Parts: sequence; C-alpha cells; structure tokens
Amino acid sequence: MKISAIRVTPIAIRDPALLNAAGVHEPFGLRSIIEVEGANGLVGLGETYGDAALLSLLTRCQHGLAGGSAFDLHRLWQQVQRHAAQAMAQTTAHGEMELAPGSLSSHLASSAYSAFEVAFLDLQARTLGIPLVDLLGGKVRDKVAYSAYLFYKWNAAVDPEYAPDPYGEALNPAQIVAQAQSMIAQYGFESIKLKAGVMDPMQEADAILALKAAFPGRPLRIDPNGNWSLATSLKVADRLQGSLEYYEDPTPTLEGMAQVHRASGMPLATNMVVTNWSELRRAVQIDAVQILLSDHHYWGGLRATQALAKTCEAFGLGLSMHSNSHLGISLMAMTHLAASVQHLSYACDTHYPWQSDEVLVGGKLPIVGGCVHLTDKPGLGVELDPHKLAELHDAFKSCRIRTRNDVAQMQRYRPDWRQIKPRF
Ligand code: GKR
Ligand code: MG
Repeated sequence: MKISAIRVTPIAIRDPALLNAAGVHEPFGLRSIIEVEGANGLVGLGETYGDAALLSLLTRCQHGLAGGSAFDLHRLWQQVQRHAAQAMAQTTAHGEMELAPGSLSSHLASSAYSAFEVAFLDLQARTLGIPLVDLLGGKVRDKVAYSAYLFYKWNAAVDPEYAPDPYGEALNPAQIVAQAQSMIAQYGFESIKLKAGVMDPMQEADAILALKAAFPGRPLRIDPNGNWSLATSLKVADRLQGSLEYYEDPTPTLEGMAQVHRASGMPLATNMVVTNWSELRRAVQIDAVQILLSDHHYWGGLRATQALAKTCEAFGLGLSMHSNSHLGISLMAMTHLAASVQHLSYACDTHYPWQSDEVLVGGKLPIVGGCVHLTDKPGLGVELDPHKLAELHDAFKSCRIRTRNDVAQMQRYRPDWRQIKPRF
C-alpha cells in the first residue's frame, strides 16, 4: 500500500494541576497526531509526545516517508535513523523531563519510529479490513484493564490558565480517597495507583493505608518517581508491607532499587531505571526490578513491546504498562497491544481520565468496569475528527509551551523550587 501523504500535527490538550516529583503539570500537555494516508484513501493514525525535539524529528521524517509502502517498516526505521542524529544534535540532555521518558533525547529515534509504526500498522489493518490486534498475532483478551491513577493536585483556581476539572484539590489522604471514589464511580477501575513523591512520604504511605481501608482487597501501588532516599524508601516499605501489589520507582538508580528489593523483599516496578534494552540487561543481572512498566511510545513500537514482553517472561519479570498524559489514539494503541500480550500481568496505567480534550469522532472513549473494550472495527477502531484536530492545533499555536517542564511551572508559584532527586 503506497503512502500518498503523511501529516504530523502538534496539539495542546488541557491538563489539570497534577503534582509530581518534578513540580506540577503545566495547563497544557503536548501531543503529536500522525496521519499516514494510503493511495487507497484510508488513513492510519498514531499519537505521541509533542515536545519540540521529537516534533522536529517527526516533521523531518514526514516527507521522506511519502511514496514508500505502509508495509515497509524497515524503510521506516532507515528514514528515522537518517534524521535522528541531526535532531539529537539539536537537543541537550541537560534539564530534560525524566518523567516523560519518551521525549528524552536518548529515546528520540525509537519514539519517532513508534509513532509512525502505530500509524503504519493502523493503515495496514484498515487496508486488510481487520482490527490492528490481528496484525499482532490476534487477541488473547477482549478487554484491557486499566488502573485508577490518583494524583495529589491543586484546585484549578490556583491559576486561570488551568481549566476547571471535576476532581478539585487533593492534598491529604482523605482527599485522595475522595478522588479515588469519584474516579472509580465513573470508570469502575479495579486497581489503584497513587502518584507520590510530593508530600511528606509518611503522609503518602498513610494515603495508601486509607485507600486500603476504603477499598478492601483492591490492588494498590505507589509511585514517587525515584524521589525517596534509600532510608525513606525502606521506612515507607516497612509501613506498607502487605499493602502493595507493587512498589514503583521508590528510589533512583538500578543499584538503589536492587537494595530496596533486597532489604524489603517487596516486588519493585519501574518505568524510570529501565527504559531501554541495556538497562534491562543490567537490571536482570542485579535483580533490580521484578516488574517492568512497558510503553510502546518509546520502547520502539507495538512489535518491539511484544518482544519486550517475551523477554520479561523469559527472565521471570512481570509486565505492566506506563503512561503519560495522552488521548484516545494512544489509548487504543495501548489497548490493542495489551490485548495481544499473554504475559501482561497487571492493570495498565492511564492518564486518560485526567484529559478533557479528545481528537476523535464521538469524543472521549468509554472505560467501563475499569476496562477498554476492543471492537471488530478495522485498525485501531477510531476516527479522527478534523475539526477537533484543528481546534487543538490552534491551542498548540497559541499556548506558550513547547517542551514539557514541570519544574518551571512549579517555579511560577514557588520561585525557590529546585529539581532535587531524591527530595525526601
Ligand atoms: O504525569 O506526572 C506525571 C507522571 O509522573 C508521569 O510523568 C510519569 O512518567 O506516569 C509516569 C510514571 O508512572 O512515572
Ligand atoms: Mg512510574
């Protein structure tokens, strides 16, 4: 199937004032929407980060890809490689947002490849008239479970740039439980993840205990994004023994994680210390983590993530899925991938409930009983709404953000705020 045109459209989507180890989310998150149009008039869709360096690489690749075949993924990789060095030379690792792994300069090539790969596969599947999951070997489940992703957060009133959101402020365990109750009432999630690394670590551990009391038997996870020292990680581990499904990125470095696991015996998960194949090799050597949070956006696409799943299985690691702020094209790519992977052992992460914008016909996709259901529709099973796309592209043009920076956003409210790791 010959590709007649490729379009890369940066968009800005509303995001609430979610707090994390780096600072606070900006009022807009950036995404890139990829359209790969075939000579048959069908269009394959992809979605990825919209930060400047990746956007520049995606745009550089766009023209060279037209004229090739949507089935030729080797050519896609060569085109991405051709431009990656130039794009990387323009970025600097200094001050990068570690919390957005897919936009790190070291991942630029695999992130760009991933974004196009999804759109190529979507076009292939639409051309064949089959759901995308069938190109991944078929589905082993009809629906994919996601977890409630809770955040400490400010009320939108903190700054007129933030759009109002239905959840309000969450700065203590009672407000976190209330957030969980309203998110679960709306989406039916069966597992719960708390983004931590923000408040006093013992208050955050208490929030987990409060969730445990409010939702008995529901799997719980806590993720401070490596913001705790070894001593703090172990203190929290003590408090939470028996209460966690897994302990996500308590402390920085593979060696630090290995020490926490050895001393606490808890299963540790990561999307921070293992983000590429060489880190995975080292992690296995020193038993640093027991669960890997995969993410097709930077692990090299849907097929590479299937290979990652096999590798995890071979080395006895569990597998879950990481997310950053995203819309429905990413959600469906994650869902088709997760539906194809037998070894996926946990509910996946998703930021989707935090997003009020959508680029798809029909608006936001349903999450029912905590799950996204696959359909028999061809490809990813979703259609782009050109008016919404244009509107969110206008939002990108008029917003001041070009690369995510939660540290700088926090400094608007607390000028003395610094990126310190670990902070506690
Ligand atoms: O959205 O603030 C956030 C998260 O902290 C995100 O940036 C992380 O990449 O969700 C992620 C995680 O699990 O570490
Ligand atoms: Mg994480």
